[in-house]
Amino acid sequence: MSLEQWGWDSHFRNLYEPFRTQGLLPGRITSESRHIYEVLTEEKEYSCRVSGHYMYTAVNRSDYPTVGDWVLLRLSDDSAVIEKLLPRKSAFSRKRAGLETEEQVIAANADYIFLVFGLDGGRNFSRGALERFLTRSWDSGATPVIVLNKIDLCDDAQSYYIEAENISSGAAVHLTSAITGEGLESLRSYLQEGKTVAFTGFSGVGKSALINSLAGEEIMKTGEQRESDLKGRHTTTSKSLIRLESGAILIDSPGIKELQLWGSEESLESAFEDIAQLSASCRFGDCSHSGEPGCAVQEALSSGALDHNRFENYLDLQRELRFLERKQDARQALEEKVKWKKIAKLQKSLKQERKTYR
Ligand SMILES: Nc1nc2c(ncn2[C@@H]2O[C@H](COP(=O)(O)OP(=O)(O)OP(=O)(O)O)[C@@H](O)[C@H]2O)c(=O)[nH]1
Ligand SMILES: [Mg+2]
Ligand SMILES: [Zn+2]
Repeated sequence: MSLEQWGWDSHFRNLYEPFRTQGLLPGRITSESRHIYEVLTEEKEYSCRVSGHYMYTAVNRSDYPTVGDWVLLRLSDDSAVIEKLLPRKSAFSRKRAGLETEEQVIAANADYIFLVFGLDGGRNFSRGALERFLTRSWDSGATPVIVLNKIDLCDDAQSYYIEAENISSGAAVHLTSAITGEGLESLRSYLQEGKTVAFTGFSGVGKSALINSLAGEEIMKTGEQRESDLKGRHTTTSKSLIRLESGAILIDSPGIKELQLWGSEESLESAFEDIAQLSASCRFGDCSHSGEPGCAVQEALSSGALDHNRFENYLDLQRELRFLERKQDARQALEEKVKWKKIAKLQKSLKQERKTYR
């Protein structure tokens, strides 16, 4: 398959030109998991990591490749490493407040960003959220498109449409249902040959379901509709890129959490890709990087490859995260206690009742 079919164009060809003679091969990242990237090239797909030199020169998290990126590979025998990231045409990212360097790129080189909301009540649509998503999209360099999904569950879709249009500042608004198929035709005008469309939004709003409906087959796993709180669990856990028959390229991504960006150890790990990558070479799997022998993190600190401040930052966030987790555990324990108290009370009153009937 030709790279053009995956979005390679004159823009990237020009960026690649100086490296052509260095034996580097261009490819596009289709998925990433635990620092292993799937990279599609002209002839085949490679699973690879970034090179040592790449790690050494990467400063921020956003310097690491993500789904949608074009990278340059160095091949040896049958394996490959990522040597270089080609500058992005667009980058949709989220930033942790006050931490400019911890920008996390959710989708790279998208032409359109579909901002998906669910009109199924709850917090799946709000003015504030739409505004924030829009700001990020205009910053990204891609064109935002607002998709108000699940209209089959909403009596009042038209008023949401008007509200969204009022704050859209020029972005198109579409009403859809991934289940009934209503409104999907209006999205097809964006699905052009060689164009990349990234889907983003909260968890459970129907990003993967929309992709499946547009593809006409079950490509992405979708979650269960939860009636009770309408919050949605994270069903899609990693980003991935697929190509439709129309020639359009779609990026699915895990739902963005509005609060508590640092929800898990995993998110901390992916925020500090470099430290996570180093940890993989520590002698002990559970190395705490505080003086164990064969610690790759300590080694990088003393050679200067890893910045001391950055490592301090990492430790701070890890402490903060553990604190949040403990707090959550404590709350769960309390809820459990209250529940059992209620049950005991109920049993007692049932016993009393039986006594009075006797
Ligand atoms: N009624 C109705 N249900 C929908 C619609 N779109 C999606 N759903 C359901 O909503 C649930 C969540 O959909 P997903 O596609 O998994 O949501 P997602 O945005 O990919 O969620 P994450 O992967 O967690 O970020 C699934 O049970 C879907 O079947 C819709 O238009 N109408
Ligand atoms: Mg999904
Ligand atoms: Zn270590």
